[in-house]
Amino acid sequence: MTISSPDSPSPQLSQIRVVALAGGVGGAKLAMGLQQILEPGALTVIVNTGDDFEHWGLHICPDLDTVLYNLAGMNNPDYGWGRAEEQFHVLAEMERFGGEEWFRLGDKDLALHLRRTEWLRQGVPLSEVTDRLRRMLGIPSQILPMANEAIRTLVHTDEGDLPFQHYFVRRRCEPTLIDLSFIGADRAKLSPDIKRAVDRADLIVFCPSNPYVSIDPILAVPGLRDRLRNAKAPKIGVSPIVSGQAIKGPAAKMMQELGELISPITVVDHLGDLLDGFVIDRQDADLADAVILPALVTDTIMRDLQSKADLARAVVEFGLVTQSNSTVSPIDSTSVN
Ligand code: FO1
Repeated sequence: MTISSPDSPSPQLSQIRVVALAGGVGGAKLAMGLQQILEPGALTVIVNTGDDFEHWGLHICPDLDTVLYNLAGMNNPDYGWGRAEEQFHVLAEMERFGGEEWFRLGDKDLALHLRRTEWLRQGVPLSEVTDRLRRMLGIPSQILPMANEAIRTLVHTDEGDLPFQHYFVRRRCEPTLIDLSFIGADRAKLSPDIKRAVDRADLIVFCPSNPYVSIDPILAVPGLRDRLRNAKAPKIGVSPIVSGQAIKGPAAKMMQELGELISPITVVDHLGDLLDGFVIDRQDADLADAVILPALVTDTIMRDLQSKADLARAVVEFGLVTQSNSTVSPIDSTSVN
């Protein structure tokens, strides 16, 4: 898929390799922007699998699928997850037969879950399953689940412990968040593909995904946090909080319940020494000085393909400037603090 842009890609842009860490919809949107502006194959997306669960006897990987469908241009434009032009005949029949109906699996989407589950039952690792799916969908970017081993996000709430999708979809994030655990993370292994991608990257991007339930599970994979910290590439975060609200999802509600300020600064503090620069929205321009790192102020709301590509280009160019300025001279731009 291409976008209409008056500019041809700069030589720098066409040569660099980018690793993006992503959770659900916000992460998938920026990943799509990055895929549009980079050379085919130059993007690797490391995706949260803490949201995965068993439903109707099938292995569901919501964030992997959100990234797959977005990078294939097949995502539902209204929800961001699931397939475009979807129908729900199977869901309606499941309801008739007393099956669980709170998690809306569409008919087209179902085929992917059936195939994935079939392969996993044959012993194919999740990374290989994901790679088969992305090739069948014609996606040029590499998509890596954060681990092949099961890691499951458990939400500790004032109403007890809830598996992630039961908290997020079934209970619509209503219970008050107390804490989160990533069950099984201690037994997971950092995959050779992730190590290679991080070590070879020219830029690492923390997508505008929920820091607590999208990025933290990825960072819980043993060895990944250190690998990222020690990577030669500059590491740039993009705020999922704009004007005191989460762009999508419960990040703002979670911040409040954890006793934090609902602010991009909270995200910067949370990611700490993993970041070399941070991108905030124009609506939060007054916060740029409070970001203790180099900060880019730009439009971060991604409504269409063009705005995804525009943000991706701004993030990549900012990352390259951040790196060269860390060794050469202070950043000099009206939009970069
Ligand atoms: N999110 C919802 O809020 N309601 C749903 O019924 C729902 C179904 C669904 C089906 C497949 C899929 O891949 C994702 C789906 N999601 C749904 C999104 C998902 O629960 C969350 O967005 C992520 O886990 C958080 O990133």
